[in-house]
Amino acid sequence: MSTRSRQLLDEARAVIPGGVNSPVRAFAAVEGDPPFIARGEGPWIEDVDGNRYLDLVGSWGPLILGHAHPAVVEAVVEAARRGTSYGAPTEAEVRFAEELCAAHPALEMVRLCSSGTEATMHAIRLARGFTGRDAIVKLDGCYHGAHDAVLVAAGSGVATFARPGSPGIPEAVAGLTLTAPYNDLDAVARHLENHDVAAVILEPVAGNMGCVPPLAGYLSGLRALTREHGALLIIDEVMTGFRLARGGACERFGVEPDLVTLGKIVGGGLPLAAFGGRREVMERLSPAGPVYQAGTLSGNPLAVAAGRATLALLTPEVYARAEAIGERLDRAIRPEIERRGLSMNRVGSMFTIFFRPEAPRNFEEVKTCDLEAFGRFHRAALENGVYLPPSQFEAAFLPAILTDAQVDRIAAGLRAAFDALDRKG
Ligand code: KE4
Repeated sequence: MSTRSRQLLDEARAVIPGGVNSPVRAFAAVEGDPPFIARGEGPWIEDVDGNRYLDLVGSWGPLILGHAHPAVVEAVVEAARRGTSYGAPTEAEVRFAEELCAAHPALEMVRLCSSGTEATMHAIRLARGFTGRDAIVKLDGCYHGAHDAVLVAAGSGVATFARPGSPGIPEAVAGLTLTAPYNDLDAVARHLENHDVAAVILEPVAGNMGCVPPLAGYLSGLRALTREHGALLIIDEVMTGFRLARGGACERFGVEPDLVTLGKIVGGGLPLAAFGGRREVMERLSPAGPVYQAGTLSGNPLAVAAGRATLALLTPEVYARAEAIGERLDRAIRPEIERRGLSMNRVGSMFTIFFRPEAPRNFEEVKTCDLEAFGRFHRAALENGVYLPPSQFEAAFLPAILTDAQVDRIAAGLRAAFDALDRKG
């Protein structure tokens, strides 16, 4: 643990709850304390003591093109010279909305906001306003941001409705959310048959319980069930959007939601997210329609500049490279993972190594992982120059700019981390 980071953590804890501005950064689920980062460059990050790591967090997904990409930096600097925020419409927002609608198959119209939390919160309100229904269905292990409707814990046993996932969330609010296991169509069907549901929301490839892909037929099954029962299908692509394809998981898996949420990559590392979908639904949104939604910095010129510069660079060649990188790393480490009685899920350039023998298909299975061993593995990987997400319940992201040598360096660092576990026993 670098000493300057340690000193900064002590100073941070005096003025910021837990010393961080987002809980997962505190490294509570793994060994040791978080290094404080001084800079990033391409696939590398450097902490305040000069330790360098190949970064497989990438700011939790946005940095598919790595840190400080020159084109993105230049676009932000150039926009900033003209002003940082107007609170008024700009041409760049129109062009960006057109580019988003051209890229994502579900988007006929889109509204920009500043975080994934806002995007899913507003998409849920819009679905409730459009259908006139209150109940929503959320799947266990999926994360859709830190707002009351989705910060819920699964109903225990026969309980149908969710319980608050945090103090401060009223039972009455959590009680409007029905939960079901991921990859279990029958559980969702039962909810739709027994309740008037406004929407089903899910991650099309879960990343927030570790990487857990949809089973064959799951997404298309949800699409058919929601249509049959007059509920909207909201696909949360905050993590998968522009990661798994230019048209996200919807393009990769051929599913057509009523609404989709985007974030992370779409802002190029700046605070920008979006929600959109069918014109008929989106035109219910204020000021065109009655469903209210707003944001001072929505469509912020700097974030739009970063998003547009990023999207302009996301070519078919970049996605082909991202797939090749994922496959190269998979070939290099999966034999070692399976030899150790562990497992791995990967979709394209997002993956998770699970400390359990079989690759999990849902949250209950992920929860059987050896979390203590993962915590030691994470620390060993860090000591071998690989910066993995500090939780078994997160996905790692490979930037599409890695060279083969850097992929091989990551594989070597992970193997060294496994060997270190052996030595420590
Ligand atoms: P934000 O409000 O953090 O921008 O987005 C919330 C969100 C919504 N939907 C999905 C699928 C997400 O993955 C997220 C945020 N992801 C986490 C990482 N698993 C952000 C990291 C953090 O909380 O600091």
